[in-house]
Amino acid sequence: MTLRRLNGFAALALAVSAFSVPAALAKPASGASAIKMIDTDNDGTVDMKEVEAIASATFDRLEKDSDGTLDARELKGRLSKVGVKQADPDSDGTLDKKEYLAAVGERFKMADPDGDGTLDAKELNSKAGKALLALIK
Ligand SMILES: [Ca+2]
Ligand SMILES: [Ca+2]
Ligand SMILES: [Ca+2]
Repeated sequence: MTLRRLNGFAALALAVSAFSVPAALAKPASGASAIKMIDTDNDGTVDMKEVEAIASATFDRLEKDSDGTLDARELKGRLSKVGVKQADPDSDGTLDKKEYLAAVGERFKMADPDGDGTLDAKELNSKAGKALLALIK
């Protein structure tokens, strides 16, 4: 148990450092490699908590002008115009962290057709899974 937990921390540190290096993000993520990056507890699947941790780090990384929101420019094509509109219930044209994480949650649900709350490699490789990865990478 202790060893497993240590492994988890190592993976988390790895994931965090991987996600702070832009070059690592340029690689197209396949389901299996995406799981390796996101699956901080090493159980072979990705759950919402793990996705939220990555998404939260991504938000902070993209949020260059520190105004607490992401505009279309900062999102760099992660969401289409329509996608931003759908994720922007207060219609101010930008996404705050809550709105961004809600959009991530929506995509997570769409990528989890069996509804077990976790995404395996096959689910991450689906169209909806790729849409989720595109939003959080
Ligand atoms: Ca996991
Ligand atoms: Ca907004
Ligand atoms: Ca699932």
